[in-house]
Amino acid sequence: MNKNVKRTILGVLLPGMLLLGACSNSGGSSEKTGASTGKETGIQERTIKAGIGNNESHPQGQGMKKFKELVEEKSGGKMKVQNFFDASLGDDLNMTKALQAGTQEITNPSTSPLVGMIPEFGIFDFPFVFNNEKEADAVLDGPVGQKLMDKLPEQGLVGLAYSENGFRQLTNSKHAVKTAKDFKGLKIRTMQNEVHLDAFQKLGANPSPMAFSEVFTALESKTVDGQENPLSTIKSQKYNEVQKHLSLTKHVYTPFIMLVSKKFWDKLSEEEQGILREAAQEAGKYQRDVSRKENEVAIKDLEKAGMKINEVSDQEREKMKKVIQPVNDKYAEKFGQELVDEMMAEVDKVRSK
Ligand code: KDG
Repeated sequence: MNKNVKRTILGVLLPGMLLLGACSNSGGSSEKTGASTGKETGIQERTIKAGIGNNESHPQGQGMKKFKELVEEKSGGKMKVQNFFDASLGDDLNMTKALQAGTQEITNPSTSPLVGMIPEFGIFDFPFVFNNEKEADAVLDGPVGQKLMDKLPEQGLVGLAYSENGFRQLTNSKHAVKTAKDFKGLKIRTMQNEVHLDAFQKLGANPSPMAFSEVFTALESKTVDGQENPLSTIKSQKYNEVQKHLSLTKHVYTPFIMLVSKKFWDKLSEEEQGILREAAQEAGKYQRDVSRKENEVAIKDLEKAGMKINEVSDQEREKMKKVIQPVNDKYAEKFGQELVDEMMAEVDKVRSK
């Protein structure tokens, strides 16, 4: 069966079945019922549904398997994580809404689709802000990353840890993109994120926002000419089958964030909360390492698979950065210049080392 048909069926049927299941056993986690004292004590038997958009082999999938292993180990097997891959519970946005509703316990989206709920996450979507993973890690694991986490509970969410989607690269079926002018007229799929939309428009492309699970079909049917994602995603989604050119633009660094439903979180004992937080942070570090190693392998595999790969020089990236600077300035005002300045100060600290 075509993988996209399978995804569609899973994406429609499975969430409904789980929703029914969730409603019938008090919020989706199979916790032992007892005298309801509100806050549980100790560690209860629980089943935790965790959904992601990527498949099991992708670094995001490997990170979730590590998270499952750690939670079950730290809880003596009482807290069981049920991983759902390949957007089988829906895309990032609808899984995040399921957490807010309490029908799913955990998801691990990119921060980009969260901008509709918490605009400030959009500072990670500014093109050409980070030059390397060290700079990204310093911002995510520092005060700026924490300030954004602190905005989650008012949205019914709890943030446990950041991990890595990674530096995004451009693929398309038309031509190599070496300079800012080469974006002109390209129909590019983007995430549902206003900063990405504006930035690609500024570069002269025609951006088309859509959910992650729709991208392969859109490329295959030529509804769009191209898309942009980290190398590990381009490889695991087999975009090379429907895209000829891979241009190493490295234009945005996207984080993943491990989110928990606050409705579920507030029922946990402090011990159980500590287990989830610790496991998420350890798995996040592990996943970043896996992601960085996989990107080195992916670029070789994509070349072997026949993609025409071109570098984009630092000079040309600087020119692209100048073209989109008005977009970054516009959103810095919207998200808070102080927060953006704090982020850039963290970046400068790493650069000056
Ligand atoms: O859950 C996986 C998605 O968050 C991620 O891969 C999405 O980068 C993404 C995209 O392009 O939608």
